[in-house]
Formats: sequence, structure tokens, C-alpha cells
Amino acid sequence: MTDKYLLAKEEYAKAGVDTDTAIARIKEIPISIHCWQGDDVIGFDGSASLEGGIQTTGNYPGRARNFEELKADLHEAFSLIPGKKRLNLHASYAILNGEKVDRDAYRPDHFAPWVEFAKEEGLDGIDFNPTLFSSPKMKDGLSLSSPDEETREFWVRHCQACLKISEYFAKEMQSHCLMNIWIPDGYKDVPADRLGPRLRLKQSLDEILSIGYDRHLVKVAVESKVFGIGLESYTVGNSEFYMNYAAKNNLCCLLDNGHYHPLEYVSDKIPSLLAFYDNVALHVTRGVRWDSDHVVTFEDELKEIAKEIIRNDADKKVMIGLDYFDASINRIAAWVTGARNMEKALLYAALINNKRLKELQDKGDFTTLFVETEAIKDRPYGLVFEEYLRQFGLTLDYLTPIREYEKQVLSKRK
Ligand code: RNT
Ligand code: ZN
Repeated sequence: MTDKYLLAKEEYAKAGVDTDTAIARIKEIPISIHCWQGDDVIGFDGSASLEGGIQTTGNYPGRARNFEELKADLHEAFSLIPGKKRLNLHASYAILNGEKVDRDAYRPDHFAPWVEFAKEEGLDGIDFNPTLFSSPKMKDGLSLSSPDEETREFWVRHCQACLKISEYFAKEMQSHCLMNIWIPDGYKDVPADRLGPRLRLKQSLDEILSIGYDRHLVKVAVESKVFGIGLESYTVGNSEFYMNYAAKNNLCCLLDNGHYHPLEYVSDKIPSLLAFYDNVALHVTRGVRWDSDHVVTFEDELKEIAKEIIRNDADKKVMIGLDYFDASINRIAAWVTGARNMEKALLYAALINNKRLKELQDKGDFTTLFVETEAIKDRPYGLVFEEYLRQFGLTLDYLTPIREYEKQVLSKRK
């Protein structure tokens, strides 16, 4: 313990908050780190360009081009991120070793090297995502909602294969696997039929789930979206569609905070879902004017999201994953900055005397509530975060080791 920390501890004690308890609490909350920040969402199996209405911009040198490089970069990032970590993989990161196999025939053994890596890194678990974009098997930009039966069935089989792979991850890691389904399906212009595609998506999801899976091992989530680039007028899997599908089929909703109207807040949606669901999954990102997937910064909405998790004791109910991809800055710095900010926000929320603030609200003492809420912003949470880092052998400076890695490794990738 440093003197700085002891000073902070005293300050927080005055507000009725025990900083040691807050630190211990945050240590137990895993963050699922997305593999796709390392290579601009390209993967190892599909087309070299990113499709499906999402975009990475920038051409910062050093992109990971294969499993070995991505693994090394993730290792570097993990070494600088404190706390419990999980690995979030996409199916397009299968390790095929030259085998000619389509996405509908992927097997657990194509991911065995990832399991080995996750165990070596001491990760808490692996989460998984079927990849229904950047593929010649998409037809007119559609997958599970395609009117072309062959296309639709291909993607149903892909998701079924992913369920098996998810079960494999859960068994190997002895921790559940969150399998999240997101599809880009939609239309650039006003459609002539809005219901048909949704009924086909519903049928596809029914068919995927019909193969059965162990619900203790695999938690299936569905991720809605409002629009994508080139798909501005209509999205098949919108919020109402998936929320109802999840409720009726006992699945989990995944909220990506880039996937709503800019004046809609995911922080406000979390408690609504907690009133009905055992779990809520998140893709934490930062949309700037659109779903731009900028690196997560320590901004107000991130703090509000963290507060909803912490003050509702939803540490185990809300499954936190990151989802951003910035190719304009050092990709490892992007990973580490976003992940540290997520943890810092959780710690910030755990350093609030939430019980007292709730009481003030219920008593109707909005003046005291307002003044005390403002006072929180001046407390030395940074010093507590520094102590949290120290307990993992880390410091605030993560750029120096990243620059060194850049010099030794990334700059040599030509
Ligand atoms: C796209 C969704 C989706 C993807 C990842 C790569 O808008 O957010 O989650 O970002 O699956
Ligand atoms: Zn997402």
C-alpha cells in the first residue's frame, strides 16, 4: 500500500466507502476481450475485406495477419490489463491449417489451439460468435433472413456448428460460453416487405436452437442493431425483434451501445432487462455519431453502464464484453486502453455509496442527492485505480512497454 492510496482510502472512508472492498469486488468481474481489435475484424478464413455494414478505418502498421501474430499481440495486451479476463472469439478465427472447409462444417478441433492459448494465459473462459459477414456465402447481404433457402440453411448450419464449438469451449475452460448471434441482414432502401425477412430470421433461429445444447454450458445471446453502413433503411434483427425472441425462447439479449439511436442509452436499458432476465450481455463500445466502434474511453455513459451493474448487484448477471476496432492507432494500446477504462468505470461505480444515494432518492431529498452526486466526481478514484493496478504488478504507464513491443515486433511486420 502506498501513501497515496492510504490518503484516498481515508477520503472515501469519510463518504462511507471502503476502498479495499471495492477493489476486491472489481477483481472478480471478468471482461471478455474481443480478439478482433488485433486484426481489424479480418479473421483467418473469409474475404480480406470487412463486409456487413461495419467498418474499420485507418492503416496503422503492425496488424496481426495470422494466428501466431494475433496470439502474441493478445498476450502483450493481456499482460497489461489487470483483472479477470475472458477471450471473445469469432468463428472466422478458426485455425484451418490449409484444410478446405466451409463455415458450416467448422469443428471444435479448429479452435483447439485457442483453448490451449486461453489456458496458458489463465483466462476465465472463452466466448464465441458465429461469423455471418465477410463471406461469399452471404447473398445480397443476407444470411439467416435470406429468401434463398440454400443460403439461409448454410447459415443455420454454421450457427449449429458454433453451438457445438461453444459447448466445447465451456467444457474445456470449465466456465460457460456466451455465444452471441449478430447478423448484418438489412436493406439500403425502404423495403417492400418488413415482416417476411423477420419471419425467416425467426425460423432460422428456431432451427439453430432445435439441435439442442446444454444451457448451463452455453448461453445464447442475440444482438440487435438499428442500422449499418449501406443498410440504412431497415435492419432485420432490430431491438424489438430480438428482445421478444429472447424472452420467448429463454435466451439472453446482448446490448451493444453503438446500436441505438444516439439519444438512447444502454445504461437505462440494463435495469429494464434485469427486471426480466437472469443475464444481460454487453458489447461495450464508443460510437461517434454512428456505430463507429471507437476505443472505449472513460466517459459518462461508460460510468452510467458500470453504475447499473454495480448498484444493482448484477456483477454476475451482466456479462461484459468489449467491441471496438480502431485501425488508426497502435492496436494493443487500443485494447489495453478500452479494457482498463471498463475496469476503471466499474471501480468508480464501486466507490460510490450507492445505498445512501438510493435512500436519498426514495426519501425524495433530491437536493442532497444532487449535491452528493456531484461530490463523487472530485474524489480520488484515480489513486484507488493505481492501487488496483499495483496489486496486479502494473502501473499507469502501459505505453512504454507497448512502444517497446512495437519496436521489437510490430514494426517488423511488413
Ligand atoms: C456489429 C456488431 C458485432 C460486431 C462483431 C465483430 O455492428 O457490433 O458485434 O462488431 O461481431
Ligand atoms: Zn457488437
